[in-house]
Amino acid sequence: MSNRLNVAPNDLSAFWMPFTSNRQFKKAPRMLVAAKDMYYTSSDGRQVLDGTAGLWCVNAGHCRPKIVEAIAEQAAEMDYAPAFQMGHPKAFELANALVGIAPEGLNHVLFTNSGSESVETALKVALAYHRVRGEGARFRLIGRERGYHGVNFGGISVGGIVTNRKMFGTLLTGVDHMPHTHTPGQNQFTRGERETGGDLATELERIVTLHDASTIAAVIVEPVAGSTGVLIPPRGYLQKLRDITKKHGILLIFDEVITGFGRVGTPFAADYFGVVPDIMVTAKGLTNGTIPMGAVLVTSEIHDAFMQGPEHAIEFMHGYTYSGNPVASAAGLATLETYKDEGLLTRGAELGKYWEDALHSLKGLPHVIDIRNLGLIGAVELEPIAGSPTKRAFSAFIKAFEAGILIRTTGDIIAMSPPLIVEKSHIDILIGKLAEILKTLE
Ligand code: PXG
Ligand code: PLP
Repeated sequence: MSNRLNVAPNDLSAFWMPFTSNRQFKKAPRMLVAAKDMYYTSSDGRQVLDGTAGLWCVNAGHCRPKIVEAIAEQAAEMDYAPAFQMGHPKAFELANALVGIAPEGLNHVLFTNSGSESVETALKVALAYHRVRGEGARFRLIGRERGYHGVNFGGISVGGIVTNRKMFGTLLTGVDHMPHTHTPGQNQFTRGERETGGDLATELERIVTLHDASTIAAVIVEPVAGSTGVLIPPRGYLQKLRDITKKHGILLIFDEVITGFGRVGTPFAADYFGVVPDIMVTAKGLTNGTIPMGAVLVTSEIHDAFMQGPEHAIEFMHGYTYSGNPVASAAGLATLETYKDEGLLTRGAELGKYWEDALHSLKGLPHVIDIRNLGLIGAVELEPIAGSPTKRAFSAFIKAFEAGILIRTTGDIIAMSPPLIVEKSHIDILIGKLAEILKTLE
């Protein structure tokens, strides 16, 4: 503990960092060495206000005592138990607790270790579900442009980010994509949901007609697209997707890796929009970012379809060494308790208006071409520098870190999602400093 500050590793080359400009980073590293509640401590000893909940995952704030203790106790009591054909109590307790806060009807849980694995698991459940029911011809998966579903093969196949896909060959076959819902020129500076554009969901009807419903297994969307810059769905859009999928016997998968666990002011975005999917994908906030873990929730209808054949037979040929890992389960239980004790799963609704007003106060500052928000998510889109996309926003990110606030950028969009314990005073600091930075950008 004692010599953690001001000591940076002297050789940074071995670690090939994820989604990072490695050469640039290693010339001028930005290191975090400690964290508590709303703040990180940087390796040069500065306090940095966390405007992003880590990477959208530390919803209860950093190093919360209940979670820290639960992890330490479980690691000492039983570190690991085999995940296949054996059990341990906390995984079952956590599954029950999750079902307890999930939208009505999502009653069974498969555990994973990340959002990417949750996505793969959900897609495999969907394909296998149709097959065990004798509808194995339903092999197609429908995603959406600008969708992010992690980095594994299924996820990049249904995902809609060209740069994440183009290097990797044929991906999954039998995938199609709906158009995204962002229509610049029509919806700039909308507060929350916008009133027009819900009809974009009828694009799904077009795709269903093209391929025939009998070949389509599932549609996967993020209720609010996070990674590609906080794209809020038009009013009525998700309900339309629900209606169309139901009509054609297609499963609807909500990827709530970012939107889950209170981010939009309700436990899940499904609650906010009043639309219940057949499968819900989660990760991140499940353990407050402490121990890698994801969870996929499915309806009884899906679960029960697999529970046939001889009892000694494994019903679903899928699982990870660390599915329901004891330490992760303990972290998950303590996280859900912390959310409950502090009312964090609905705090975004209480603070949402203040957050919205603060964010939209940035309208009119140089280069700001759009501002979007929902619950405690916000995005500020900047006009790209001609010929150098991403440069302007990245420079805002660097300046923000130097000024003591952590923001996140994707393309030329600044995305923010503070821990749900954020106070109005933190919002004032975050937006106040960001305003100053925006005034200084090239
Ligand atoms: N689905 C969604 C909707 C996500 O946002 C994943 C799946 C994959 O989760 P894992 O745990 O495998 O990373 C995500 C992850 C960002 C950012 O700042 C977003 C994510 C991860 C890292 C950074 O946009 N989302
Ligand atoms: N590769 C090999 C050689 C393995 O033995 C295993 C698991 O036993 C895996 C990959 C998958 O690892 P995990 O279960 O952690 O996803």
